[in-house]
Amino acid sequence: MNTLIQDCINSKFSKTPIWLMRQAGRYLPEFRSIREKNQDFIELCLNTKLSSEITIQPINRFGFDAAIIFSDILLVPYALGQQVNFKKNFGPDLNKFDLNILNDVKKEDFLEKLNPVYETVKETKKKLSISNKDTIGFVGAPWTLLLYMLNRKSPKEGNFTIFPKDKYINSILMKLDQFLKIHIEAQIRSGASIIQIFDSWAGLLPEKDLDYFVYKPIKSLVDFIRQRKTISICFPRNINSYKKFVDYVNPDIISIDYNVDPSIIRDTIEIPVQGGLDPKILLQNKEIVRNEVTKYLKTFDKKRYIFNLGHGVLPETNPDMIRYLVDEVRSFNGQ
Ligand code: 1CP
Repeated sequence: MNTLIQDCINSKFSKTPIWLMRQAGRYLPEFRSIREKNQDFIELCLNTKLSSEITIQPINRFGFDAAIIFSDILLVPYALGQQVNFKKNFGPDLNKFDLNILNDVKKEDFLEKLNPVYETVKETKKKLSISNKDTIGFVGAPWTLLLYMLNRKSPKEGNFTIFPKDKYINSILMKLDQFLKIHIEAQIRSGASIIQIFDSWAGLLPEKDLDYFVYKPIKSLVDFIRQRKTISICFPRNINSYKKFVDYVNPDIISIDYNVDPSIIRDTIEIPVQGGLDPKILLQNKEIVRNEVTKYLKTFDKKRYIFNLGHGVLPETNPDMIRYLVDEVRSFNGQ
């Protein structure tokens, strides 16, 4: 039997599928209670028992149509030999990047370090097996990873520089392409039915650099995923033209942010669309939530649409509002 997302892609409309970016995370008290006892975030991601439990928490509570694996995009730099720490009220803090270390990484060692993630995919798949839901694996896109690896912290305060397209940068991008494919393949083999590619910082680049840093590297991953008969979702957050991205990269599903007008997306893009709702809306009252949810559902009515947000669920979100959101999306379809 197909999942709702597969049906949606094949234009078999029954219900609008719904899942949320960062659905497994800090807004859930059941996550926070595990997190308090596990101070090392990377270690928590590599604890299969706890990670698979966290992955399933939002499914048990809200009945989402897909589970995204509890892990992080920065586990790849970690497995490539760069130390990563998550500091309270600061975010990720990475050690100095060293190309010589990266060049020495062996496939077997990389796979061994990340093996608990693949076990989490298997465990999640097992837990979902009777419920016919998708298991979503993911990677950070090469540009977003390159930025964290060289900037060594979040670029969100604007403190970063765009790199030259020289031999040095090119060799890092080539290595990322190679190891991201290894990571994608292992997640698919372990049971991931969808791979989402997060290019969270694509919007920081000027138009002229998108081809080199965003379109080409992501297309290489999307083609690889397609060859393995697996669904790809791309989230090139805040880029100016989703149309240009889709025309070049051609993923199965495009995930949009909240700054873009959804009716323009609907009128210019043919492939299935995911997301859009501003996560800050979920901090408002129910009437505002209902109006915004209805706006997205009506805009994409009779189109292939997967309900999601325009970025991750905020930690301060009340879980009752997520319950309300899910009920609203379900009832729009008449169930
Ligand atoms: O308790 C904590 O402090 C940890 C918070 C946390 C969580 C719950 C981080 C740290 N990562 C995650 C899980 C996570 N991250 C998931 C799986 C759970 C789910 O989605 O339900 C996923 C898919 C990610 C992906 C991720 N990590 C992205 C891409 C999506 C996005 O938000 O744009 C990025 C950029 C990261 C890096 C990251 N991980 C964590 C932090 C604080 C950051 C930095 C964000 C920044 O630079 O502002």
